[in-house]
Amino acid sequence: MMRRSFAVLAAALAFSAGPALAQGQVPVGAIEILSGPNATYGIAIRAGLELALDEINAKGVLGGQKIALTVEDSAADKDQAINAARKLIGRDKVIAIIGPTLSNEMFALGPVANERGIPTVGTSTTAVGITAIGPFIFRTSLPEADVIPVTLKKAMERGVKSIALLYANDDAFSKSGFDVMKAAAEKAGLPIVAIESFGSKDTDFSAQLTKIKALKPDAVGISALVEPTSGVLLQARQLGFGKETLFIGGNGSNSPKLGEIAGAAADGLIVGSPWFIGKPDAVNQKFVADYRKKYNRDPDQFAAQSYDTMKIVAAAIDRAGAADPAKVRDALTQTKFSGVMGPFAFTPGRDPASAEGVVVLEMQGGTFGIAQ
Ligand code: 1QQ
Repeated sequence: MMRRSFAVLAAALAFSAGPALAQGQVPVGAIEILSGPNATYGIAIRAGLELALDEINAKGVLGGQKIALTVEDSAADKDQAINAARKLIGRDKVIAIIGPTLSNEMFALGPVANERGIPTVGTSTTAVGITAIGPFIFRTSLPEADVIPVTLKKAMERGVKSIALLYANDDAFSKSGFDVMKAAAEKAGLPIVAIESFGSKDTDFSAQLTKIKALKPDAVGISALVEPTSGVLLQARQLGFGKETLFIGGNGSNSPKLGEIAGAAADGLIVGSPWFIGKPDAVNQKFVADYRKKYNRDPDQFAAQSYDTMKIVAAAIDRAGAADPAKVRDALTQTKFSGVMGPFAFTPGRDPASAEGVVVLEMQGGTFGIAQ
């Protein structure tokens, strides 16, 4: 009996005070891929978040409170991602979640976070339909639907007159990116000579590539995460695809990991991107320098997006005036921010308002430069 009343008392105290206020900290969660083949994305995202947090916590939010960021590993697994959301919401009482890394994961955990009324901001989720999950779901990443048409335009300016499409059929982003490539090619009047698919864990793409090679398309569009995209490129070179074929990637290939895995096989691939390391503005130059100093490596697009997002969330907490999830959600909708990605606001549907900053990058010798 005593034990029980103690538990009730403890619960009542925890409920009334709240761990955030008790410790003078504001709990925020992030769910990212920190292990397994896609960890390259999540590790970059975490690095961007933590760099921004250094700056934010130097001053604090809500009159000097520090943001306590808990980053959970989803390992790219939907169930693990849902469990991470439950843990962050139930155990850590987070007032906002950043992430998850993949659209595949967002479609799984987004409904849980939305139902619990926790604002959740994807920094790298680019599939169609992410923010339609519900009013608490936001994203700062440009949807593929905004980026792919720009990439295809560049390809056509270079004289591409036909394309084959190749995609992973077991991942929400990869499938959505393919749908977008297909629609964009049709809209641009670019003939699609073949459509082939594979599983994200496949290592043999020779049947699909052999078929495509026989049709001699000017370009091959690949919608997949970085590991399978690298595998496709390596095998394509073995099968004799050369410079006459332009490889076009989606958001999954906009990672330095592509060059690390595929090496010279990735040379010439083009991909649209909302950010470029060489952006000359002072905010970006400072970000790149600070990132190099803290981590001893270059930031990528994923780090840039998460760096801005951490600041967007912190500013929303300040504007909300309280560590309150519903108020933070409302404050997020009013975002007017300028960061390394450029000016940023949300549409009424909680997507990025502007796609003006898209640049087309080309992989050469392991790094991305501006595509000519
Ligand atoms: C998505 C993506 C991935 C490439 C993020 C790593 O764009 O899952 O939406």
